[in-house]
Amino acid sequence: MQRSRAFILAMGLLALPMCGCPRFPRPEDNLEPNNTTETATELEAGGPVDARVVQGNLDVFKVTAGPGEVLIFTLESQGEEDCAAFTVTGPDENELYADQHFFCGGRDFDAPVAVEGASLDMSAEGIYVLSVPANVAGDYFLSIKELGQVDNIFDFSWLYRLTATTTELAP
Ligand SMILES: [Ca+2]
Ligand SMILES: [Ca+2]
Repeated sequence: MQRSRAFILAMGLLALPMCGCPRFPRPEDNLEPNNTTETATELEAGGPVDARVVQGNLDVFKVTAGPGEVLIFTLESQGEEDCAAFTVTGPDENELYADQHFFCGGRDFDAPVAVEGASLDMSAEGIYVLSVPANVAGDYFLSIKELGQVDNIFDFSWLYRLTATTTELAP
C-alpha cells in the first residue's frame, strides 16, 4: 500500500514539470539582493553577467561611465518570458531612458521616455541594445523589471545575459 502511494507521488512529481500547470515558484539568481541602487550589482565594462529577473523583484546594475561617452547595455534573452521593462538613470538620478508600459508585450503601444541620444533597439534574435549618453562621469544604473499579463497566475521570469560597454561620444 505504502509502496504504491510512494510510486503515485513520484509519478505525480515527475509529471508536474511536463504539464506546464502548477509550477513551482521561479528561483532567483545569485546576484540578489540587487533591488535598489544601494544594493546594485556592479558591472565591469565588457564582462557579461547571467541573471534572472522575476516578477516583483527588480534587478538593478551599476556601471561607471562618462564623461563624453555612450553607455551601451546589451541584453541577450536566454529563455523564459521575455517581458522586461528597462530604466536607466544617471549619476544625478535623472532618468535617461524609461519604458512606460505596464504589461508584457506593451512596448509596441507605449513609447518610452528617452533623452536625446538614448534609444532601445531589438533584433529578431531577441537581443536588446539600450544606449544612453553618459555626458558626466559617475555611476549609471540600469533597472530591469519583469512585467506580467493581466491574468498570469504564476510569476513570470526572464533569463538574460547582460553586458555593458562604452564608446566615445561622436563629436
Ligand atoms: Ca534577479
Ligand atoms: Ca533583484
